[in-house]
Amino acid sequence: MNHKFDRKFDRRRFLLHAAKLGAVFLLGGCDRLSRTAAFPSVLDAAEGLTRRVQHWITSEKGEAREYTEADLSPTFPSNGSTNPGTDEYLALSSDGFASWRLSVGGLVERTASLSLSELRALPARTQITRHDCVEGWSAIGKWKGVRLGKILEWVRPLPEARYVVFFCADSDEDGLQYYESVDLEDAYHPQTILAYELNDRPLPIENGAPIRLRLERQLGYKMAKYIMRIELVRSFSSVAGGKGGYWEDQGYEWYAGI
Ligand SMILES: Nc1nc2c(c(=O)[nH]1)N[C@H]1C(S)=C(S)[C@@H](COP(=O)(O)O)O[C@H]1N2
Ligand SMILES: [Mo]
Repeated sequence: MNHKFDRKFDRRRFLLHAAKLGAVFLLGGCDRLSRTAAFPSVLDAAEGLTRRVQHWITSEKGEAREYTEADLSPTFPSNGSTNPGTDEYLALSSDGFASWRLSVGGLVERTASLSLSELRALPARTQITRHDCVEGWSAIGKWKGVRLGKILEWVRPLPEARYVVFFCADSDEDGLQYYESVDLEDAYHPQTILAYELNDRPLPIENGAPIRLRLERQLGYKMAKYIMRIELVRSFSSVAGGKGGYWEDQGYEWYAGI
C-alpha cells in the first residue's frame, strides 16, 4: 500500500468510528422513543442494535425515506473510483455500453446475461433518496432502475443461496477489485435497484455507468458502481479477502446500516 492510500484509509477509519459513535447516540434516542411508545420490552430484547437503529430511522414499512424533486441536491458528487479506466471498460463505454452484458450466475436455477436495453425494458422503479458516505458528505439524487428482486425472481436462487455478490469493473492501485455483497432480505427489498439513470439522465461514468446498486438503508460504500457480474453464493468467505466487500476487507462493517 502506498502512503497516499494509507492516509486516506486512516481518515476513513476515523470517520467510520465517528459514525459509529453517532449510531450509539441514536440508540440512546431510540431507547427513549421505544419506552415512550410503550413497545413490548420482549421485542426490544429480541432485536439487535442495528435493527433497532434501523427501525427508528426508516418508516414503518422498513423503507428509507424518499424525498421530492424540490429536495434534489444541485449536483450529485462522485466518490471513490470515477472511471475504471481499463481497456475493457473503455471499449464498453465508447459505444454507450451497447455490448455490455450483466451476467448473473452462481447458485441459481438459470443464469442470465442481460444487455442494458433488456434491463431498460423491464419494469422500472424511480426513487429520490439521500446517499450518505462515511467520508462525511450526503446528497439527494433521483435514481431509476430495475429492482434486483425482479432479476432474482427470473434466475431463481437455489435454496442454499444466501448472499448476492456484485463484481465491479474497477480496481485500486494494488490491483484489488471493487466488490460488494448483500443478503437476500436486502436484495429483495423494494428500494434495492440496479440504477441506470441519475436525475433523469443515463447514469454518468463518475457515478457507476452502466449500472450501480442503490441500497437505500445502508452507507454509500455498499452501493457498488460499474457492476459487471452478479453471483449468488452460500457464503462470501472465499471471495477476495473474505469479508464481503472491498472496504469490508479493510475493516469496515459488512452491514453498514445508516
Ligand atoms: N465500483 C465501485 N463502487 C463504489 C465505489 C468505488 O470506488 N468503486 N465507491 C463507493 C463509495 S465509498 C461511495 S460513497 C459511492 C459513491 O457513489 P457516487 O460516486 O455516485 O457518489 O460509491 C460506492 N461504490
Ligand atoms: Mo463512501
